[in-house]
Amino acid sequence: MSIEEIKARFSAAVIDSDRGSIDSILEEFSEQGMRVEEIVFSVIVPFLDSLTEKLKSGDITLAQHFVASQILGDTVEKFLDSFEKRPESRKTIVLGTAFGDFHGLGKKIVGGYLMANTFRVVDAGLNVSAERFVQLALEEDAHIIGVSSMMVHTATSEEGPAKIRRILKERGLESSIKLIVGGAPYRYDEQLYARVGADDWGRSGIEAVEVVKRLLEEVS
Ligand code: B12
Repeated sequence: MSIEEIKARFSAAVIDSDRGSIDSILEEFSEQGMRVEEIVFSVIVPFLDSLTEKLKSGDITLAQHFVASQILGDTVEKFLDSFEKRPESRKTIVLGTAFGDFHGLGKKIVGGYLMANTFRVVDAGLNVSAERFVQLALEEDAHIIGVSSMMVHTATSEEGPAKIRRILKERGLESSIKLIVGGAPYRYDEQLYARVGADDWGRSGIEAVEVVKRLLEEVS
């Protein structure tokens, strides 16, 4: 069977959330001589990225996007042990929803994308206080704090990202910990991220990965 045919079966299995078949299909790539690194960067990551477009065009549902991001994030996490060289840039991101916000779906999808791109993700959960975000970032040696808000008032609240910024400033942590945000309010007002004190923002899992990569180059 050709690599293209295996890719097609892999895509179908992920869309069907068929975890059982995914592992055996991934083994077929290895049997064809592909290294795990190649499977991750030339099969899994491009496929996951293609799902963002498929969601927009209505070819897949939000539930399928969500489950796929979780399955593929977990798969890459397992594969990392088999990398010939573990990724040097295995940096940590603390990801949670803003204080007062219980909308966790977007955060989970972003976490799946980051994990699939070999980042370590510490899930801080829902309704996370600013103090908790910073404390976790320090405990986990994270260089990025990611805050998800689905509501305007949790994005703009003085207890939300703005407070994380204040704490980072007061404690002299601004050069070592970067703050990113995402969620619906930032899509409607593209300058909002700056007003709440974030270093940057992303509109999707793909953009989250791009923004994280770029900001990690700035941390000291
Ligand atoms: C599902 C949902 C719920 C569920 C949440 C379930 C869960 N476990 O997540 C439940 C039923 C609990 C809920 C409750 C409420 N909800 Co609600 N909810 C929604 C709904 C329908 C979908 C949200 C969603 O999951 N979107 C899908 C995800 C995947 O999108 P996303 O979060 O934007 O994530 C993507 C990007 O934004 C980005 N991203 C997300 N986070 C991050 C983070 C970073 C760092 C980066 C880089 C990128 C990034 O990447 C993601 C993947 O592509 C929206 C309406 C809508 N259609 O959007 C209302 C909505 C968000 N809810 C709303 C409201 C008002 C409420 C309630 C207050 C209702 C009530 N009266 O009780 C409560 C609030 C509870 C609370 N305190 O949080 C309003 C908010 C209005 C506003 N402008 O502020 C909305 C817009 C509905 C509306 N039109 O009124 N809700």
